Amino acid sequence: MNAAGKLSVFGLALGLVFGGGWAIGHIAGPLDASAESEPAEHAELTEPTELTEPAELAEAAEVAEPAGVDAAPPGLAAVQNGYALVPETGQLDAGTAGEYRFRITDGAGSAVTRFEIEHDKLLHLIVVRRDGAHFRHVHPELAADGTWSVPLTPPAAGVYRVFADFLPEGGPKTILAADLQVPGDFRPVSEQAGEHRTATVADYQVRLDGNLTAGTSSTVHAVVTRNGLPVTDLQPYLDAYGHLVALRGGDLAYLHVHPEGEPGDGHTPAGPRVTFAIEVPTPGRYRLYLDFQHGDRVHTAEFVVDARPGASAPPTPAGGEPSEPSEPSEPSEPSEPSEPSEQGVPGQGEHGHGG
Ligand SMILES: [Cu+2]
Repeated sequence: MNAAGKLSVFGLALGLVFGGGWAIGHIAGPLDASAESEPAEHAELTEPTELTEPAELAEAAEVAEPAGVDAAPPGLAAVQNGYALVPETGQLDAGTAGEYRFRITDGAGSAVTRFEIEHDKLLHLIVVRRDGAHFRHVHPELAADGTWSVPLTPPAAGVYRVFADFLPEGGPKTILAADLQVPGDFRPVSEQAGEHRTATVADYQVRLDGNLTAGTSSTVHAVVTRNGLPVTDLQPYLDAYGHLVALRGGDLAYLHVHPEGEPGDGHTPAGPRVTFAIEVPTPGRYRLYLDFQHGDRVHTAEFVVDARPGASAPPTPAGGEPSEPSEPSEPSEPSEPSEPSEQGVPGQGEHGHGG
């Protein structure tokens, strides 16, 4: 394996070593060390699961050390891991049904056509205005020539960020992002004064408990109630009771987390509480978006959480293990409800009205 290909593997291994990998949502991705690598080199990459050989991990951590914790997190670049996000659509009109089209290309500029299914889909596309408003999570269709397309109706003017979240066949987990322009009268949502822990969407109130500590796996719980009653029959949405996307304030670095436990595993309850282990790279503000399904509809609850510096001792409610579900130390009072957003019926394009 040549140097470029090897660095990619090291990047992958780094994720496994320092963050437990994608499963717990480590946001620090590999350096873009293999941007010029040839497609053939992707084929050389071993499966991530094969990287758990202790010797390989040790070697990888050692060699890749200079990249370390300062490696750019995912979601900031259109080119990473040797793959590029190439939008065919650069602009859409607000309030008008349109279509977003793009390709994922490899180091040789050829469209990638083979992807692994993750959470029931070949690719997950997150579209959110850069001020954090109007979050959408949609699933484009892949044409034989490698062109992806999805119906999209931007609800309002502004610059949107589009994140493509995918696992190319023979390549590493990759998140690429590009901007989408929506011309018109842009009215950004005002900056939140503080944290925003309670969201109201349709009949649901969702509370987010637990604290985020930078550089540490932190446990947060989403608690879903409907008209004041706990919801205990959440439906699996894309193989999970919830999907949590975190975007870092200021630059929209991207983190996608799945809950602890799976539907049907015999011990994970279908609500009201969904538990996530999440590791944010730096202190400061994050916007969190929780997708959950109930009553055959997918809803998105939005939160604003300030992550604490990692240097101070992580707050462990009641002295418990940080990773263990426990009662929150700071139950937040319902404050201003966030603007509701609905993503409509799953599998039907998922265009809710405004977020
Ligand atoms: Cu998805």
